[in-house]
Amino acid sequence: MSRISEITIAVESGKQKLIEELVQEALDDGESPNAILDKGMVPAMMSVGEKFQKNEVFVPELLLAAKTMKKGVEIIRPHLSSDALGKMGKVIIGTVAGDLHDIGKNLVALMIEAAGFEVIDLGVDVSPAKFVETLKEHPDCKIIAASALLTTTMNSLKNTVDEVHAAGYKDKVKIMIGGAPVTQEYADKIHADAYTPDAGSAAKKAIELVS
Ligand code: B1M
Repeated sequence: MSRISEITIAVESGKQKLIEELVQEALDDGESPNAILDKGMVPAMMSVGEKFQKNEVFVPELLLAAKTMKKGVEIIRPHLSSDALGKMGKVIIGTVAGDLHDIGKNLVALMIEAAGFEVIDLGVDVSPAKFVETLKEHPDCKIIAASALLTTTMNSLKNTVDEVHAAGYKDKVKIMIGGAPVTQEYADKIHADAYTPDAGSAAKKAIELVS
């Protein structure tokens, strides 16, 4: 079995102790951090998600898989960071109000950081007011990246865009949105500047937005 497959299985089955060792071994074998993420850990989390939807696994198993993935991500984080860290400018990122999902948001933050941005991560359940307050503290910030995983919190994306624009930042900062229920159509509807479906394309789009 390949190291990547072992990583997938370790995340799926919540093997927190094993994951760090496996990810380190994969790096030592020459696997790229992106491959470990995209071919190993992300599919594992997707698979756990599907099982959750079918009631084949429950919240404790989900959380265990999520924690295992986080541990794996910490091992690859230094390998994703470049010397150019922060040179592209600042990005404020957060999961919107009412929403506690952070695995995808953390991946987006990681990839954007690896693309050379300084990332200010506000965590989860971030109110529109908190985004605006942080913008005021960092007037040189170029991008706000907001994530939503629940259909019920998509409206928080709209509120975030509205409040940032109302605070006078419409032409000063770009707003990127994403998350499983989000679409390009929705981004257009709420006047967000960009939508991307995954972490890799989010990093590319961030570069495009400031270029
Ligand atoms: Co929740 N949950 N959850 N959950 N959960 C979903 C999202 C759900 C689809 C599962 C389901 O029932 N079918 C469903 C939402 C249904 C809906 O609204 N359409 C759901 C629900 C209902 C809930 C609760 C309400 C359950 C309850 O309590 N009854 C509750 C809500 C809590 C809250 O937020 N207020 C809840 C809680 C939880 C846990 C805490 C148990 C846990 C979160 C742990 C954590 O994040 N720390 C959890 C999990 C793990 C999931 C699933 C299984 C997996 C999500 C995930 O991490 N995926 C999810 C089902 C699923 O997705 N199949 C589900 C892996 C991750 C890599 O993908 O986050 O989509 P994702 O990120 C992707 C892209 O979306 C994109 O990039 C990433 C990949 O590269 N992306 C962006 C994300 N943000 C982006 C931002 C961008 C660009 C791209 O630009 C800024």
